[in-house]
Amino acid sequence: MALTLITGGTVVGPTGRSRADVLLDGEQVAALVRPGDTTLGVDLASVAETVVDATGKYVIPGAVDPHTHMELPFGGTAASDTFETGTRAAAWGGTTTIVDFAVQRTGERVQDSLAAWFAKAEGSCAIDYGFHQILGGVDDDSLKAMDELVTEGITSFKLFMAYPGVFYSDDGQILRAMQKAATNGSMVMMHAENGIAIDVLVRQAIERGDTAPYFHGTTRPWETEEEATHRAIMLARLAGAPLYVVHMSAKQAVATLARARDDGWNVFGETCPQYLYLSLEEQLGARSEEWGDFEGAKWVCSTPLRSRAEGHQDELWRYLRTGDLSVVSTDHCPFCMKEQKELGLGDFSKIPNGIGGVEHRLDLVYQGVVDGKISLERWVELCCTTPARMFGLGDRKGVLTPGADADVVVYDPAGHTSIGYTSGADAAHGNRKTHHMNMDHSAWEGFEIDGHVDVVISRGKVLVSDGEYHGHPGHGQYLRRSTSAYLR
Ligand code: DUC
Ligand code: ZN
Ligand code: ZN
Repeated sequence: MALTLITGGTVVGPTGRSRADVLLDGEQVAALVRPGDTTLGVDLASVAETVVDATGKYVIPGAVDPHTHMELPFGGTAASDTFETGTRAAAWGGTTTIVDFAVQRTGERVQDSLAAWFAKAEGSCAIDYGFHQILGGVDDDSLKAMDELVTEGITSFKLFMAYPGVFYSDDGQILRAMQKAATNGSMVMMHAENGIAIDVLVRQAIERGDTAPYFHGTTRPWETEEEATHRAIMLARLAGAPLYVVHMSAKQAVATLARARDDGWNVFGETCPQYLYLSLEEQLGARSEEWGDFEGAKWVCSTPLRSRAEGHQDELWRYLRTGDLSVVSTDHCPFCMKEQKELGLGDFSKIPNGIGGVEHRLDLVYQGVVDGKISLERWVELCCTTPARMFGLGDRKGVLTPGADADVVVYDPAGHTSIGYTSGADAAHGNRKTHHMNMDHSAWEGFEIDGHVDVVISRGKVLVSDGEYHGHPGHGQYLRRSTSAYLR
């Protein structure tokens, strides 16, 4: 098997950092070696087929994004990244594994919906991928299907307390699915927003003429997130099941989660970069020549962005530090402005919900290290190790230990990453597109990151180096997942 040696770097994991060379043997990590170590009697650099110089850089496990929606059908359209374009963009940003969501809609067989998602992904992905299953219709058949899917490596199920008539489950359905999860060892992932109350607020806003994108956020106030989070925790407790609350944005909801954790309950929370950095006020102020105040549609997602004046963003960083939030995912769900977001011109409730960010998570969370909000080790833990362990991939992904998959990122702390779509001098010559996601804009335009993803390796194959892409569709393999390492 081909040997790859990554030399001169600082290897960073969730428990610490050390100077070490990393030897990859084919698709697996073979060893971490002290620099200059001669006890093996071999000059590794001379026998390795590929040598990557990581001097002055961090060497970390390939990042794991446990929450993406490639090609998700939503609001009469579909997320604009295919598995091909979305996983290529992920690779550019140092993410070497995604866990996407297969979607069962009411009336559909779970197994049929899963087969459709396998068909979309197979042969298309640049990086490894697994699936969670969205249950849009909990009934006897789908409960039975949960058992079957767990044996096929789909060990987590997302339910929605929002989107009545689309993905919504009522409390009885949620309780039944949680009871099933308690028996088969799977993890229930919850979209925790009170969708029934939100629909009333949305209708009232539209009737008042409050139709601009900003009102998406004001009609999904923090109370609707906190109430649903509390209810989900109580239902999980009744069922004796663990719970993972996705895309948390309201500090009050995380406080409720943190209290349950303090009481010893097996509940976990995830947030996303958009909730750490962006705010409702910025969405309110967003204007452009092209779109007027509809510019704010770029940041319509659910849960919504929260008020900076209320301090949600700082609190979320604090909860990342304390461990009450366990994971940063992207909830990557990209829609173009043209023909997609613009479906909601004149009625924010018709704007497809979602932000694209699969390419930027590692950089954006790294900026939190530079800004002193989290440690270097916590960065790796939040973006790589915990997502892998949370979703049954911990043996292979999120760590650099012998036998793990040879998924590696060389990250340059002295590098720089400008995220733009159009900017500065280049704007005069047309759009300056700095991302690889299939989007006609970027929710992250103007962000400057004090670091850079230099080299990305997936199962021993170099996907990105020297600013060039070497990957191809079909390199990525399906990952049959075990149950979560965080079950009790
Ligand atoms: N939230 C989004 O923003 N998009 C897709 C689904 C979701 O829950
Ligand atoms: Zn959701
Ligand atoms: Zn989502």
